[in-house]
Amino acid sequence: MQDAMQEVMQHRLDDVKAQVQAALEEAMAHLPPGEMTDAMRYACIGGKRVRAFLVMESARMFGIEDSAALPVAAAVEALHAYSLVHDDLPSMDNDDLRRGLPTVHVQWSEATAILAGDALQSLAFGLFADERIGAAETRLTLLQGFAEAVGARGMVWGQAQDIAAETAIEPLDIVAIKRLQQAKTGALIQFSATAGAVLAGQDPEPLAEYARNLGLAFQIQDDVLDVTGDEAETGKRTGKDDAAGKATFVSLLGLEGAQDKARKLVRNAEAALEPYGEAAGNLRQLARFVIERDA
Ligand code: GRG
Repeated sequence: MQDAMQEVMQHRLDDVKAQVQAALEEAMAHLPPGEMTDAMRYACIGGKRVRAFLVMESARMFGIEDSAALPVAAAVEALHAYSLVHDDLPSMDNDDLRRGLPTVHVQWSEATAILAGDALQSLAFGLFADERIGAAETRLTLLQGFAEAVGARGMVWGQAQDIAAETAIEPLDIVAIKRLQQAKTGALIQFSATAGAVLAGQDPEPLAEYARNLGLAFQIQDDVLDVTGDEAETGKRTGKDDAAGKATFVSLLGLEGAQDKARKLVRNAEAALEPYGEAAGNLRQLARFVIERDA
């Protein structure tokens, strides 16, 4: 039974991946040729597409057509791609590999990576103007939530805190690290999961509660994989945070403590979906996938 449900989710995830890739390609189809455009397209290849899946599935759950949710899903993935390109820069995380390929600044240059990231961000915001999403008021509500999630009180604030933590004398405590992660990765995940409710004009709170638990579980699992995953063994995952003496969930809670915490958060995420019954099957499976994933 569990396997069959996982198969259903995997099928939907593959479908979302294909739709989002096509939507991103369409959005970038008429850009001027050159390095920056090449870098934008390159940065949008691959990825688990967890955030797009959250948009598309939360929308489907309320009977919203894929065509209405798709520009939002593409916007979320374009924004996420920009954040990864900038996060990988030498002045930030200084990573050479992303999604199994050389990072944008390694493949081209730092200037191209900065500009491609900037342009992906603008492209993401522009996608909210797409009339297929629905009424102008709905698009504005989504746009406002998106700006809040990724800006100076959301993702960018979280990134700034993370960078500041590298030179702080005292490592962050568990409360501070949760707040940082909620902003840095949780806010966009929460925006994505609640998008369906906003599209349908429904109360987003149960999905927000699901996403808060899921986002934290996702981040904890990321820290766990830094020390246990196949990629940790082959050196593809650097576990840089821990190595730099920065607090991680594993350093604060221990490996088993972190794994227990992630499992508990996934149970909470599943409980938050109860109001939606069977319709939330794929979102429930996604929560399980977050702690079962190995990359
Ligand atoms: C540069 C303003 C700015 C923000 C960067 C999202 C972010 C903020 C940094 C990512 C740093 C990082 C590697 C965090 C660990 C967890 C995480 C969000 C990983 C990347 O997301 P996935 O696993 O990536 O969804 P894919 O490749 O599957 O899309």
